[in-house]
Amino acid sequence: MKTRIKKIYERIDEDVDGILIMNSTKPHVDMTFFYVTGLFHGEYEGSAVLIRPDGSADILTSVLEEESAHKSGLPVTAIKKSDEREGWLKENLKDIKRLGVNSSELTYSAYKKIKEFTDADVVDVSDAIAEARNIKDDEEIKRLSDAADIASKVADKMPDVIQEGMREYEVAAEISYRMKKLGATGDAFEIISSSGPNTAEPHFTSSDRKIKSGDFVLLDFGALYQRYRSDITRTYVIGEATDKQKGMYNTVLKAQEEALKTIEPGVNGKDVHNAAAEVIDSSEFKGKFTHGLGHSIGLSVHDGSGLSPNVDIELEPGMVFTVEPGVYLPGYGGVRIEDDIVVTDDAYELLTNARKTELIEI
Ligand SMILES: [Mn+2]
Repeated sequence: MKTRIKKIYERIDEDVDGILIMNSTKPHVDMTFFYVTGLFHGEYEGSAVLIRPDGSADILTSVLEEESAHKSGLPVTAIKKSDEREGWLKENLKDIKRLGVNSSELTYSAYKKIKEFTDADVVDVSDAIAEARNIKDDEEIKRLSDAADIASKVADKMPDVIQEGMREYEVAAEISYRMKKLGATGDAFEIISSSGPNTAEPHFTSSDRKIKSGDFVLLDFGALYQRYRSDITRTYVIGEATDKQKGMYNTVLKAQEEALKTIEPGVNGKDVHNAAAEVIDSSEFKGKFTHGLGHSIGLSVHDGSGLSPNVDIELEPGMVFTVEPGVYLPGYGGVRIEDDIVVTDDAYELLTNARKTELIEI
């Protein structure tokens, strides 16, 4: 993982002679720990990794994770008691003059611990970490693509599984079960399984509502696979679709197609968003696309960047984003279509590939 460590240092302007990634208890475990160690088994609560400009690294962990940590091929110190942790910090930080930390993930209590054991200037290198993590290497793209395959297979299966009368949470459970049967270690995030008017709330999650004829059913989920995540959304209709429902679906589909056409290195993420927004805003659903078009995805489901009017980012090969336009009519329902893409040298490649070319009637 030397290359990844160097990739972070290349993006730091000032002199930093060590970066300490320090985990607290879940959910305050910094995914950067897994980025620089390449590990994917284990929890690593309370663990730390010190990375240096030459690409070397040292892991501090508990005996619970000692075996797993050795798979990284890096030097590992496994401790039984917390005072041994303090000894490790003292010893490893003693020659460091400027120490980098990841302010977007480091808890304040971990920060105080660091300050206690070093006289080094502590500097925030979170931007460099986010930028490095934003450009995925081949191994990461492989894992993202496998995570996307699992989600796509389940998405294609769901129209056969959903039935009138099922509750939203039952559908969510089916999705989760099916992804795990295909090798996922978990859900990439809390599944959104909404129906009827609930589909108008973009981040609804799920309820005990029973699915009825005439409903939209919106499923937004992803697989967690070897620490990497996918994120897909498909919207179906129960029974025969009305013209209005078809109109919403086709507008969103068109918005996604137009956005995808703009993706290539050098393009600003805002313009990708705008391409989708223009389609929706020139339709009868003007103003009903209420969120950003997409977010970067990787070890975290929101991996630090996005395709949005608020984010200024120039696309580069290896960046992975969701592309997820939607139209939401409060009290009525919503449609969203989401796929994951990787930016390539000349355009993009789709990672998810579930059916979507017309509104599926269940
Ligand atoms: Mn998403």
